[in-house]
Amino acid sequence: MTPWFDTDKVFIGGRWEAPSGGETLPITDPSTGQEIGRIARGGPDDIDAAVVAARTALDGAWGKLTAAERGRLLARLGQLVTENADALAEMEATDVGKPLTQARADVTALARYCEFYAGAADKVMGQTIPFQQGFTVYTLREPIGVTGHIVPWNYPMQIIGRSLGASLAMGNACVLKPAEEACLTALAFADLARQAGFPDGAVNVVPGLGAEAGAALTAHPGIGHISFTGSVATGRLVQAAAAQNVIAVTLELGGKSPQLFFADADLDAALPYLVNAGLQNAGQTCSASSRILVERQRFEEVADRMAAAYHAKVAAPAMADRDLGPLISARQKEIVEGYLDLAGQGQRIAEGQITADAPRGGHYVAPVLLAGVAPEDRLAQEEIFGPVQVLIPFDDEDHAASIANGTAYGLVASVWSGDGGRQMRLAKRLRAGQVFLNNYGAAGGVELPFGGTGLSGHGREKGFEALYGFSSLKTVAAHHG
Ligand code: TXE
Repeated sequence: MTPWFDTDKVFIGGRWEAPSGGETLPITDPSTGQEIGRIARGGPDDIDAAVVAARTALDGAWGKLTAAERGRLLARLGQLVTENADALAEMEATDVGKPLTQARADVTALARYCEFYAGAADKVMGQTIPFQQGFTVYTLREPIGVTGHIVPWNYPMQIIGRSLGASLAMGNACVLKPAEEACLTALAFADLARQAGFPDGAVNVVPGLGAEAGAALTAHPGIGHISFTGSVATGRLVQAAAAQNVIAVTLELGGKSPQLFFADADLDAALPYLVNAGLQNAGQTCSASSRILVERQRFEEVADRMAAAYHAKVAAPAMADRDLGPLISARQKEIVEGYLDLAGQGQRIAEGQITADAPRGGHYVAPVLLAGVAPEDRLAQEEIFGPVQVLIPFDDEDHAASIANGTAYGLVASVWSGDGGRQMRLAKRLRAGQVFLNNYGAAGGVELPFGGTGLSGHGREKGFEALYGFSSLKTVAAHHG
């Protein structure tokens, strides 16, 4: 895997440059624990230069484009993503440690985001508002200006697609700070945007540490909006920094998302979702389903079927393309193992395997299915962010809803049931930004607004809703007598 661009540069104003401090950080392959290259350690000066470049683009070539022209550039970018699919997938698999097939799906999603927002760019419209005699009133949706994007390491391509895709379609200029653990596809995205013909400064990418480049971006007075995906702890810092400049933030902070399986549901249809929604990307997914709530009369049956599925799951190097890859880092492995230490022996009802030839330095954790965990237990309350699911029985609909809503998070939930009335009741009652009925995740649907309540954050990404979030609404009231 050799990227076609220099990995140790920042991308500012359409040019690749060494970071101002001249320092670099390692790129580590989670499958082996080995260093495989270097990225730039961008800092406050680089962030400042990127914000200036973005502002210059808004005041210049980028700001002068029509919405249709922005759409065409995004469409071209989507095509380039597809043409480079093999290289991007291999890069993401190696950098994040995710199985190659999952990395390929992420490439497809990135291309699809570009395509969706390409088509949406010239369809963002204002309104005319009936008002008093002698007035004509209408609204304009305008770009905010320079938008900052802080992206985590678990799904770089998908999160870049949903975040920058929407912001660029809306006519903003972007400064992206990818996660220090996985920067490669962010840099590739920058270079593909350059190849697609985006004017200099419309897209800027500054890799670096969260506390340095990330903090500088969130505190920069030239930024008009911050879009952040990551931990609750960092989300709080981002929101506090944004408050100093009184700018809007979109926060997507993960969750403890439940699937509710009722006795009248089809277990054959549900089983792959019950299991895979928890294990995809080794559980390092904001919308991972880490709690499986099962109506008591079918609890043993569901537990047995899920246990059998777990026994067959294998964690292996990303390029071996098995069920799971390693976790992103030694630190993440430590966090997950710390949670597993909380579980008693009888609570670990099934485990998968780690392939025998997995490199010793890789950050592998075999998937673990837990039962006998009380809903208020930490294992059932906190985001573990690893291949761990908790099975919890419930007695009836009220009980299921109260357990489902009984965490501080509220990102995603699903209901498996043949009873249409119950589906509708729970769709209203569940505390989540997305509710799925007899499915989970709707295959990631880029068209579907996504975001959370409670500790899962606020603001919506994806779909048209994201465009509105990246816009500023102006009301024009003309008095003409
Ligand atoms: O997150 P951080 P980490 C959760 C998950 C995981 C935990 C820790 O539970 O175990 O967070 O992961 C940047 N100012 N999620 O430590 O620190 C950082 O450089 C500005 C859920 O990786 O939040 C990176 O780009 N930015 C989540 C990004 O924030 C800062 C995905 C995320 O890192 C910063 C990832 C600062 N002071 C983790 N400090 C999801 N919702 O999917 C760090 N960053």
